[in-house]
Order: sequence, then structure tokens, then C-alpha cells
Amino acid sequence: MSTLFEQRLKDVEADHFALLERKNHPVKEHNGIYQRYEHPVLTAAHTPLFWRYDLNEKSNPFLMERFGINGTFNAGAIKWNDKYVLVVRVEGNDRKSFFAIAESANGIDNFKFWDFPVDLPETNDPDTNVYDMRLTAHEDGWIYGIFCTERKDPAAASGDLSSAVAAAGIVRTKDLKHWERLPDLRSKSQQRNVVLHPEFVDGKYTLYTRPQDGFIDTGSGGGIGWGLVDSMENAIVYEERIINHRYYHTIKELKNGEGPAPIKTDKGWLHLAHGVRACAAGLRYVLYVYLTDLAAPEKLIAEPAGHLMAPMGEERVGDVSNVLFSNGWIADDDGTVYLYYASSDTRMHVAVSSVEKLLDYCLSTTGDGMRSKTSVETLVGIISKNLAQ
Ligand code: M1P
Repeated sequence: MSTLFEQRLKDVEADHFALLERKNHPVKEHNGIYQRYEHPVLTAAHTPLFWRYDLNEKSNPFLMERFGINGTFNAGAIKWNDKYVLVVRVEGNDRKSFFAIAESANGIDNFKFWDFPVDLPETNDPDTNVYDMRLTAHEDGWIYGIFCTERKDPAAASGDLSSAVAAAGIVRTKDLKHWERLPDLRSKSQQRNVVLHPEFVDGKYTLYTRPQDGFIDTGSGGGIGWGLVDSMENAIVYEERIINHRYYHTIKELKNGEGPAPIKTDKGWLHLAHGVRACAAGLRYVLYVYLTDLAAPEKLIAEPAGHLMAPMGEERVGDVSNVLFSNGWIADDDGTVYLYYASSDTRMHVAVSSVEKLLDYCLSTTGDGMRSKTSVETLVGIISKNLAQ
């Protein structure tokens, strides 16, 4: 007769195997811009069993989880050795996030985690929590990872165990295995959602920033900023200019932030970002795109009104509900774009589009006129054109 351990192991292994081998199929969606897929590409249940369980019957007779995983989300992305590779924010039940790499041959299913999480070096001021890495294959030959590093606010009143300070941590690698930690970005304010532009601009490294007054509130700062930096080994942003603003009564009236590094196209730099507004249900995070000038990437060319993607169905529910967030996408040589997005700080999904479609969306969708009247004018223009045909 088999033991409880053996029975459970068989069951757990069978379910894990089935999950990792499961095929993903496009769902019927009619917007014409992108294609969602039926299943999330990564969930907590995708993490290896040998992370979560002690697989020795003697020391774990009930086959209990010894290291619980709460979520797998907000992943950076890169094509590497012909594989679609995600640097995933894995959050344990202990609320600490760390990075782990998962790869897939086709970008839409069968993602598998590498055996060990990323060995992320610390600075002299250890991070309490690290998350949301943006990857940039820079023209200087390095792959940079910029992430949020969070530490307790040293100025917090005694008894305040929530106030934190957010800054941009920086690592670089040539093989995704060995990561060199560089000093954190220095700037005037706290930072989250910092992203490195892939090319030099005026001979300098260029960062998309998100200056913020506090840990949560962007306050008088806010908007997606742009700052030039002399060296990534001692990165200091002296001046930040807001290049993508927040506006009253829009999807980004409360805050916004750059997503992954922008994609270079013949019509300009294609950007993906998140916008946040407050409502009775709390904060609502959606994804939007905008296009900037090829020669002057800080200059806005086009920005369709409203969101590209908003949470729907099961995406709306999770650890932090009503959130879509993206910090990774991959553009293949044939122009296919794999947009990796997380829902509700819980799981990872993919939506597939193309550079051509996203450019058409950007350039042919009317921008936000900021009033109900202007929205109706846009709609009437479409109706009249269609009915006249
Ligand atoms: O919980 C939603 C998101 O909140 C933060 O994003 P932002 O800085 O724009 O508010 C981040 O903590 C992000 O990780 C999280 O998904």
C-alpha cells in the first residue's frame, strides 16, 4: 500500500505536469488590434514543485508546501537564444518578491521556470523588496534590468510600519545568469517604473522615469518623465522632463508609468504604459500606447484616446483587483508583438498583436478630446463615413 506522501506526490506531479503541458488558444475577440489567449501563461501553480515542497518523505510525511508562492506577475521580457524569456516577479506567501526566469519556445504556452531564482546582488543598503524588472538590450552591448527596490522609510514615525521609499535598482548581464548590481539611480524624488531607452540619445543613456512625491502618491510629480544620464555605473538624473502627462477625467488622471522599453519602428518609438484612475472600487489600472518621434524619442506623435486593454473576466480579480500591468513585450523579426501583461498582481497573460497593427491603432485612432462633446464628434465622424459608403 502506498503512503499518504506517495499518493499526494503522484497527484501533485500529475496536476503540475498537465498545467505545464497545457496548450493555449486564442479567444474570440473582435477588436482587430490584439488577440488575448484563453489561459494565463504563468501562475503560482506553474512554479516548480521542488521550490514549494520538501520532497523527502522522512522530513515531510504530509507533503506539505514549505515555501508558498502567492503570485507570478509583472514580468520583464526578452527574446533570448530563440526562446521567449520572462523575468518574472515571483511573490512568496511572505510578501517578499524576487525574480525568476521562465521560458517558452513559442511565447504563448508551456512556459517553464529555470531551476533557481535570479541571484540578485544587494547594495550596501539591502533591499527589503524588489519587483517589476524592465529589460533593455542596450546598444552598448549589455542587457540592463531596472527594477523597483523598496526599503522602510527611515523618516517614518515610530509605529508606522507601512511607509516605504521606492527607488530604481539597476543590474546588468550578458547571459541572464550572472547579474552585476550597479548603484541605485539617484534622482530628486522617489521612483518606480523606471525604464532604460535602448539607444543613446545625444551620446547619453536615457531613462523613462516616474517621479513621485510619496511611495504611493505621485502627487505634484507624476507623468512619465525623461532624463539623460552620463553613466549607468553611477546613474544620476539631474533633470526630468514630463513627456507623457496625466489629465483630468482620463484613464491616467491619478498616475501613469512606462511599461517595457519602447519598440523601434519606422514610424517612431512605440510605447506601452499603464494609466490609473480612482473609482468607488479602488484604483483601476489599464494599459495604453503612445508613439514618439524616431529622432527625438521624447516628442509625442500620437496617443489614442483611452485604454488599449482593461481588466476583464478573471483578470479583474486577484491580490490587488482591477489591475492590468505590463513591463514586458517582445517584437519578433516578422513584426509579431507578444504583449505580456499581469492581471490583478496575481498572474501573467499574453496578448498577440503586430507592429503594423499597433502603429495603425496609434495613428488612426482619435486622441482624447477631453470632453464628452468631442467624443461624440469623433463617433459621429465614424458613423457618417460608414453610412455614406
Ligand atoms: O498594484 C498595482 C501596481 O502598483 C504599482 O504601480 P504604480 O507604481 O504605477 O502605482 C506597483 O507596485 C506595481 O508593481 C503594481 O502592479
